[in-house]
Amino acid sequence: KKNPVSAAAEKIAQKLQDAVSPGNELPGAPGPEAAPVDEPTEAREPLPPKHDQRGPDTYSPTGRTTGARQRDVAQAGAYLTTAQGARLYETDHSLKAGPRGPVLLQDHHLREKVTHFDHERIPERVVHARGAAAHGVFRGYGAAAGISKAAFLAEGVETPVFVRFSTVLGSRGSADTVRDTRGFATKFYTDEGVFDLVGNNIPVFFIQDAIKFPDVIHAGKPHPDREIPQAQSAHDTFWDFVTLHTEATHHTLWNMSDRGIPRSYRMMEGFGVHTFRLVNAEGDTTLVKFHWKPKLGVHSLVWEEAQITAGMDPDFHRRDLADAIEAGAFPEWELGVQTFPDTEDQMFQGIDLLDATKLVPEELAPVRPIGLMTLNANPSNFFAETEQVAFHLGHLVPGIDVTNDPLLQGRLFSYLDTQITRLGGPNFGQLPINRTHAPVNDMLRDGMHQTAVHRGVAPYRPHSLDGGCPFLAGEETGAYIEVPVEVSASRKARDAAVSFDDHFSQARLFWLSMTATEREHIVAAYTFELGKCWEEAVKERALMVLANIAPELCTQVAVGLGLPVPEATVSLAPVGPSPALSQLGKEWPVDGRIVGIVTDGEYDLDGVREVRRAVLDAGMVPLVVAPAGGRLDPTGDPVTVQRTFTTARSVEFDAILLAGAPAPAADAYGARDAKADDLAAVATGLDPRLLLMVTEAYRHGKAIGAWGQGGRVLEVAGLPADSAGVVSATDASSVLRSVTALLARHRAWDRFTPAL
Ligand code: HDD
Repeated sequence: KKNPVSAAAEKIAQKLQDAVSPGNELPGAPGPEAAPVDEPTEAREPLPPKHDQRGPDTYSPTGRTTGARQRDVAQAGAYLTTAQGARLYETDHSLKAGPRGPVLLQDHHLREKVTHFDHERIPERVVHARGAAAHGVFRGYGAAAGISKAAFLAEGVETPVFVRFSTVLGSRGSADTVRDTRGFATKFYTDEGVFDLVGNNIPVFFIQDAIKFPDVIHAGKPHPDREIPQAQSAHDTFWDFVTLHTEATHHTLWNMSDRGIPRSYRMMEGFGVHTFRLVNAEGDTTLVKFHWKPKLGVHSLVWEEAQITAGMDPDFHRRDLADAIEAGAFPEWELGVQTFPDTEDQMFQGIDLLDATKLVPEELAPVRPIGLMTLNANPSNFFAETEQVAFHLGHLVPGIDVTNDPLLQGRLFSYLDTQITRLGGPNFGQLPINRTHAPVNDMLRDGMHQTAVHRGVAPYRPHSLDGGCPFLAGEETGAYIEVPVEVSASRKARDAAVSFDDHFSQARLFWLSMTATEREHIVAAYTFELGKCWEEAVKERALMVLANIAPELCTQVAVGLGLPVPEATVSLAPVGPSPALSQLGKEWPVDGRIVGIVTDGEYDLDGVREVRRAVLDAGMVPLVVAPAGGRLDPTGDPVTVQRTFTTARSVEFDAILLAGAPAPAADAYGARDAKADDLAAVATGLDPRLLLMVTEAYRHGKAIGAWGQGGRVLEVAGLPADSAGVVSATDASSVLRSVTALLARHRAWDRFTPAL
């Protein structure tokens, strides 16, 4: 074959060469002009990088750059080459002895392309394998200045961050909306080095000592024989462990609550879980627990909705985060701290601060906001950033130190260790996403995947040969100095403090803090999960644990399982509720909420247009749903259909507005697949998929609004027009007003009468 390099292509290549010369900084710099997107016929320069395609090493959301150049982005040349830079004339055919002949072993390009591909995957994280991440910025309020000398917490200081949210149990390809704890890990690229806050959306943990982590994870992961079930705790080994090992009771109860099925990563709290020690410039110390408080409030799915979503859109949370950021609806969290005096016993009002199965109620120690985090950029490359990011609790900066919590201490070992396997050696800190923004001058050398070309001859200290030995920093020059806490003389023992023996009081506190609706969800969750277990002994033991939390919880679950109600084995703890733990009863901004607008394609399209605009103006996302795709009223002011009855399902929407009463679609779906009940609906002239959508939304407590002919849908679906959260009116805008007000409370739970 002939090499198609032409004189024109050479000219373009030269132009590109000029464009990538040093100094051609990316941000703001004029990149090469965008090429038209028609089919290429000759070599041409690459498309300029999009805003978010700049490498994380060279781009930070604060706009700070560290020397981005055109050559740092993918496809920075006019010609496709091998990894060694040889230009390629063909990449679609192996080198063969004739067009129908055998492939030749000498084909280096084939072997290089396929071998590289063969090694594209790395081991997934042993836990938290499935996640999604975003870049952002953290701005300190200065409120922590009195208790921590950390420079990034000072007033107005802006620090780039990278946050990865995750589920714990599922593998990389599992669904987002499973019932599980969610990881909430934040990397702060501070001027004093990286600080990682590796937390969860639940403030307590299953175990008190890291030595038990392999046990709880082996129990929670799929059964080792068949490797099922995936990404969930509804199976025997999990319940076997958490009922034998009752320190898991509190965390398990949170998992069975609505916290186990968040509506969105943007609507989750985050917790550092452990108690940390802050130190100020004077050396005074304060114990703290870190909290992330989402500006959008804490909201959840309902279990049926979560299950349907896992099938309809397994990427629901990942998509939600990326879409919101792309649309400019940047999610925000305030970082806050609960503070406690650094006393010798490290207890606060009877609560052991070193026991990770305990929280401190906010009513006893309020959360003081100390900064704001805004996530404002999606990763450019999932693998390079989200997959390769490596967090570690030992990544600390001056002003923040650890405590003796035995869970925290074990984690300090585990994270560094796991990255060595996962990222193939000790140099993962050099990966762009993990690189600190502070200057590095270490004496670490060589190892797998070493990408730095270290110069000089003396990577040791002290030395006299290599142009000056680096100084050691001190207090005044920003050294990280561990707080010199007293270590009490004691006997070596595999043991824990007596206070660690209390496994039920805080579980009871959490239960008592729930509203009737939330309790009903908890009962349903336990009944579902235990109902999925096979071993009767496990179920019976689980009921004994529930009896120690609350008899009414135990009784309800026992009824669902058809098992006798056991007696409590401990006396019920005399604890009060902590109202701050409930998610319900407050109003929150509606930014980024998704509103489905259902139309038959004809009725009151002006109303549809008006409502669509109003939804956008309110910072929400309108999705027009019609019987078929395309554009409605193409000759007038066209309305684009975003979902059809084939692609839409109720779970995608936070609220549904009904503008018209669409008839069965042309594909006669209703007649072919509908069940008997639905057929009755077809007879009424309505598409059964629409009726399913509306009844599902109703069951899930969602706001439903209808105007004009939309009211017929409510009637045929049998939804009471006077039911809470169902709004009917004659005009579109008053319906939207009421629905928006309802959305601020997330769901219309007063629609149902809870059994508890
Ligand atoms: Fe862990 C990952 C959070 C206890 C060992 N953990 C991991 C991630 C989060 C947490 C959010 C994902 C980070 C990412 O997105 O890359 N883990 C927690 C919390 C815990 C906790 C809040 C208790 C308070 N973890 C814990 C213990 C151990 C580990 C006790 C081991 C003794 N965790 C790991 C790990 C992982 C991990 C094996 C897997 C992937 C990784 O670290 O980078 O090292």
